Amino acid sequence: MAALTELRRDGDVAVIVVDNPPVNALKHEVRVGLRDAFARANEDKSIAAIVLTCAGRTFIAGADITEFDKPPQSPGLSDLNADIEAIEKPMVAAIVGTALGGGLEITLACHFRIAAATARLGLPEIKLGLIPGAGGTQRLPRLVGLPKAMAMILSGDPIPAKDALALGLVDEVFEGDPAAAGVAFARRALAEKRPLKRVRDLGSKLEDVRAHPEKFNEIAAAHVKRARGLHAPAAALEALRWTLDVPMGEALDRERKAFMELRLGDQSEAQRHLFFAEREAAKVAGLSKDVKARDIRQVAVIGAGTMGGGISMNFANQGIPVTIVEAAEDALQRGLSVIEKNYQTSAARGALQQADVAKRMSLLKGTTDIAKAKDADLVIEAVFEDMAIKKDVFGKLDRIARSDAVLATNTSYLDVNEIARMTGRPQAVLGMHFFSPANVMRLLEIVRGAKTAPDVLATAVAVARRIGKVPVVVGVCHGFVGNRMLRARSIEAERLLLEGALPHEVDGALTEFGFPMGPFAMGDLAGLDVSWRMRKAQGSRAEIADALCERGRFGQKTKKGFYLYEEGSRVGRPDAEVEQLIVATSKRFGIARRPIDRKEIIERLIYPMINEGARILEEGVAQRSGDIDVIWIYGYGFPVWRGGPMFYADQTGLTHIRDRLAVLAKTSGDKRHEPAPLLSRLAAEGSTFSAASKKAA
Ligand code: T1G
Repeated sequence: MAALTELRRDGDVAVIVVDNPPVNALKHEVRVGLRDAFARANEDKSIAAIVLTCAGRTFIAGADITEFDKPPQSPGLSDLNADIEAIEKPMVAAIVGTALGGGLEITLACHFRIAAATARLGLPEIKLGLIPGAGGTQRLPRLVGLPKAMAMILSGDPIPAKDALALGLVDEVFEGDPAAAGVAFARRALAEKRPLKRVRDLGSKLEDVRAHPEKFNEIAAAHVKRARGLHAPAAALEALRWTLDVPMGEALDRERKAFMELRLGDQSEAQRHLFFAEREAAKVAGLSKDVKARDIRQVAVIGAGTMGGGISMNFANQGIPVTIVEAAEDALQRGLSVIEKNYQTSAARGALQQADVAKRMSLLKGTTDIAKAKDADLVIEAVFEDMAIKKDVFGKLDRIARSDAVLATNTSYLDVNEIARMTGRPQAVLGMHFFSPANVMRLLEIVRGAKTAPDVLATAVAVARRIGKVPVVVGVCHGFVGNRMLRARSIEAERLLLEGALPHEVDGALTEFGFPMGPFAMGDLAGLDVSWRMRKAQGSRAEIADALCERGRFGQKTKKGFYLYEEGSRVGRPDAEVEQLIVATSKRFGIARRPIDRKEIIERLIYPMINEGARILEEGVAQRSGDIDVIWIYGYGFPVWRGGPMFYADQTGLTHIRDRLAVLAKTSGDKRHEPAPLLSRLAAEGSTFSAASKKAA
């Protein structure tokens, strides 16, 4: 087997190359190879300088995350960093692609860092429920200052090479081959006798906060607010605070200890699960890698409403021209002005330049003539959620759209096959279900129709990635994966109200569990009339919610829903009128109200979702339990540190969930709560959803 590290000579400069595709992760073998290469290069008197770089498309993208479920093996990255810092020859890290996590940390132990213009550098550990564990929290602030280090470590987002140069994180930005650039830089450092400063010995960038420690709290305060329920952000802040007054050696040991505690914790396990589940979700069973996605150069969006506008922005943001078709001129102008307003809001926040706003708006062409969609490679229908209207649109699109166009519907629950049958080309039709606000929410539920062609599916997955979405491919059923499970939760939420709970108690339990908001606040935000219309179309009823709608209480848009909303406020407060309605409805149905505690509320909201998730897996509507987790985290605000509903079920134990559901089925008389066969089987076998999904793959 090819060595994963290699030591080459370029005259008196040693070039150490890591070659561990696809992302040069620092797996144990690589670390062993690096330790050996550093020792040989250091001991060899004929070597005057050392360059560390990588083969392939990226520099080291961090520790090997797959090793985190196993006991640590020596040497660790901290050992390698200590080796590097003991070397008294210029050590130059030459970065291409991404230097992330441990990949950036190893460069921080080097004397010099140079980066390709396209390179990105960051410490994304926080996204895995971790903190940098090999010196990142101590060395990065010494190079870029505490405020910037805090922003990089607490966001986990990488920065481009040009910003890294401006910050002093890298010493040079180069073009071309990294090894050659590294050797050239090393030679200049030797010729100019540049002092070999170790980052750990630097302190000038810390002086200001060391002199005014209160500044640390001010900077930290902004970050703490966003850390709801997460352990890692607080641990990262504490570690960063050690830069003020804890000796380096001691601080590195503490950082390592804090890192190991998080690594062994449930939250990081859940977030690591999500890391891999997100990448698995883009792999579609039966769709071979050779299926080529179609080239999408221009798009048409039918409907300039909230969804149509948000969807169009995704494409304009990537420089793709969009024709927006609306039935009436005033609705079109309204839609375009909402888009402009959204862009202006981003510009006001400094996230966009005015030139960007103008460029993006120039890519959006509005029309009331659907024939203008004839040149589009991809047409996305985002009209009112009504089957007849959607069928009419697809009938028209079938007549005017290019023969090789992909025709997508943004329906959030209607039958994609029925819509496809309105065309003579069902193979070109699929669902692309965006989530509101569509220009912000990262999830794209791609609904594969019975006749959807492989390259049409591959095109939708590729488009999703191109516009920065997380694609998950699902099958056709009512509500697909996300909304079907949401319905199970909504039904139970309404029951909890009838049996004794109040809206703020149910919402309080779910926000404590980690959701950004509960079912009733969410209903008020989305508009209670949306699901009311759907229930009426289906002939089903939600006693409380329907009664509120019959009173014209549609939520925030009418300042009244389950809650009351003051002018300009999005925070609802309990309303005695609603509570009276709930109590009266219980009485009308002869239900004796009782106190319901948070544990029961959570079980009754989450377990029926899990049960529906099991049915969805049985029916093959979702390929893997991880796909369901990705959908709920990126589309419905399921707390990332719980890993998603199916991962949470595995953590909680399927036997317990099966038994609680069986009790619920008996007490409620609702057959839907009877444990799904897959859940019962896995519980009986002592297995898990993720193990079953791996086995099925
Ligand atoms: N470990 C193991 N596998 C990894 C990996 C990693 N660090 N990074 C990527 N992969 C796999 C991934 O699962 C996929 O596998 C393939 O590589 C391609 O990835 C001590 C503790 C680098 C920006 O968090 O952000 O260092 O699906 O599809 O879109 O303080 O991968 O093909 O089988 O994502 O081009 C910190 C994680 C680790 C960076 C490339 N590092 N990686 O994106 O490809 S913790 C990270 C990424 C750490 C230290 C701590 C991205 C990428 P498969 P991909 P991509």
